[in-house]
Amino acid sequence: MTNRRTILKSIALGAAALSGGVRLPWHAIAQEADKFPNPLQIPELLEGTLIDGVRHYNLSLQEGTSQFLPGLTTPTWGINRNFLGPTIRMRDTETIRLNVSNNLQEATNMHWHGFLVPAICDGGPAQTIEPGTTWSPEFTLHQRAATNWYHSHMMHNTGPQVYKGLAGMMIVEDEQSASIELPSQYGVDDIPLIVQDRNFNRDGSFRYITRYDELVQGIQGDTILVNGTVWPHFVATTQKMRLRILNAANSRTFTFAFSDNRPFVQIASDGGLLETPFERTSMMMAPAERADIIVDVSDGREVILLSHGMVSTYPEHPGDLSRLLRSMDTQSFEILSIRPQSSLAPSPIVPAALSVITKLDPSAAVTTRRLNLMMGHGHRSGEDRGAHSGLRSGFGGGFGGGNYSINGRHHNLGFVNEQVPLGDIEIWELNNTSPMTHPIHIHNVHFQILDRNGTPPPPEEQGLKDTVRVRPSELVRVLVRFEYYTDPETPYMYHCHMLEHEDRGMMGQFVVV
Ligand SMILES: [Cu+2]
Repeated sequence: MTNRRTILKSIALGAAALSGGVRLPWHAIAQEADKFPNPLQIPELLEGTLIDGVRHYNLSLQEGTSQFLPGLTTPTWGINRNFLGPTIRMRDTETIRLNVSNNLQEATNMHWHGFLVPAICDGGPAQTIEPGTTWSPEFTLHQRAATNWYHSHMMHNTGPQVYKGLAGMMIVEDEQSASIELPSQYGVDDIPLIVQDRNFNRDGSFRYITRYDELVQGIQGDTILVNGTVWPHFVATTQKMRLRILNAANSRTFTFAFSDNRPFVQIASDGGLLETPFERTSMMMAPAERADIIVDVSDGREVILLSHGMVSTYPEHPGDLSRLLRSMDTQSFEILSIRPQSSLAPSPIVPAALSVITKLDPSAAVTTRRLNLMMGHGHRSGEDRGAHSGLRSGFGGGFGGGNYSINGRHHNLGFVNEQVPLGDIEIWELNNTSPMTHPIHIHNVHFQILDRNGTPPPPEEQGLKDTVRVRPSELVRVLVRFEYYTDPETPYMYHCHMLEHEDRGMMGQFVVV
């Protein structure tokens, strides 16, 4: 209930927040005095059932309702629950089977992001699961210990379906991770943080794209959900915690830091444990990127995980494009309050060596492929690519009509863009000719970042990655090798992980042969 006292407190909080660059959404006025009143939800851990040597996981995709805002109900989708899904945990070398039952009213699918799998198990846009049916991919893990995730990858419909809730975390352990001591008690000192931004309508429902700029930029919400919790707090019971941070936003890039600017230690990125930990005070993460960090709260003081708004470097010029691009990711947020209890259990010292990463030799690369990341400029830029081009740029409507392409070609299920021989070391050049940053994800591989415009990557990008930010006018070279499966018929995807860009064509297909 909103009363005069609450409103006054909220206005005071709002004013304090505004001075720090945080803009509050419309519903924040109804908040109670405790700005982070809601205990952080921890998704249930799904460890599967061993049947004849195969670990089975049952996932039911279903509709439900969630309560995010006081007194309002939000229709949502989830996996075994109302919003998002359980955290699926597994171990390298096991054979797993994921029974995905679609109990929704429409077709969907499920992609295992960060997994090296046979193409028919990948859950790409051609692999739909019709309502009332179950899809059961089975594969043997060749995985490093890592924080991965699963989400809808539905053709032209990934953005809306993930926004409704079709996503969850996957944790892989391996021999290396079992041999070192890190905080590892799930939900106690090993904490999943699935960070997303959402907009709400006045009736409590999610507001997806309703404006043209949201079509072009990708949707950016004014309200943060962490594991589906608004304004969450977490009570720390240990001196240190491992936070497994997943940027599961559709299109927003976050720059995480703590309210007192305390340093933290990054131990893992997309491809799992780094070779050595390193200390930092802020961390930029685009959609689909993961980072595991160790934060020390032994001082006993409440600390807030923040996201700092970016200062846009896009030049100011007349017209809407400049205004749109200059506004992207500029908003700051308070994400999560961490509240240490009065007595804290001791935590292990972060090991100086975390893992061994077998590096590929760039001089052994036999092929170089260039992927030009393009906004549809209103030119028919696919025309020089031959007869089997599928949809092309040139829809018009201002800056490309919100259409995106790679090498001038929109994603086309009937067209295989690249054929990649199994086992070859290749250099893929991700060349951004558009005016905005695109996080590029390549399926079925963990790649090494060679350089950005010739400059070697910073420490957080020296581990293995499956998603990499490519800034405007940047050429990022990555070293790839596909090691396990061939299938000339079934493609894997590479695409921008801003889901609205992916849905509008910034995706290509490759087969491993
Ligand atoms: Cu993009």
